[in-house]
Amino acid sequence: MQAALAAMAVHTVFAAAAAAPTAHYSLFFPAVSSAPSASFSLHSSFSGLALKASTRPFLSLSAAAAPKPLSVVAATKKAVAVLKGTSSVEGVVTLTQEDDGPTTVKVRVTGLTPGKHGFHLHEYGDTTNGCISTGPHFNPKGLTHGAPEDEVRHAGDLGNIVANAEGVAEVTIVDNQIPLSGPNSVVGRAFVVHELEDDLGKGGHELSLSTGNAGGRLACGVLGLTPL
Ligand SMILES: [Cu+2]
Ligand SMILES: [Zn+2]
Repeated sequence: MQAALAAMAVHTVFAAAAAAPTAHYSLFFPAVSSAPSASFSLHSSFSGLALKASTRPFLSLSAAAAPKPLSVVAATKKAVAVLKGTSSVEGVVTLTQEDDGPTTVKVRVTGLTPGKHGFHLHEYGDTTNGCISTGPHFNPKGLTHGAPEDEVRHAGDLGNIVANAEGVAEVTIVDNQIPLSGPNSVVGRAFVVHELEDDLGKGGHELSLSTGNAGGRLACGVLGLTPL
């Protein structure tokens, strides 16, 4: 078990080295697999050599003894926001993302009037003055408001959620512009559910290209990390 863990650590080192532009040692694999040492010691010695690979590439010959798949451990991230406001509207939004893949957003909001309600990620995780202090739609690319499927949209534009006759909206959204890590991470920003339908930028109103003319902010919540 300890050997396996050590081997995993070595793989991490190798993966990091392989990602560096100077790493071309995969071209030099000779047949050293008949080496008598246990695989653990081979891995161990490789780990030390890998650190010098850029200056002494031939040393990476022992890379041939390493198991070939250099898999990177999948990293799943999960975040949650609890939506509240001054009305009876409330809800929970849960986001999950694997590696750099799309983010899955599970939404459940209650207390709505039946029909469509604009649903966005706003720029700030600040609710000191209620939902108004969450600022505008999250828009790292500086584009105009649009539909989730549009090329030109705010990253935070998630369209509308639809409440049923009981005022409950339950939706799953999959989106590529709201990652949970990296420079455009949405962790720490806020979800807002609106009074009115988002016209997705196509309503011809003066607010269509900034907010979708979705009206007041019924409830909002700051997105934070949560255990998987
Ligand atoms: Cu909004
Ligand atoms: Zn927008």
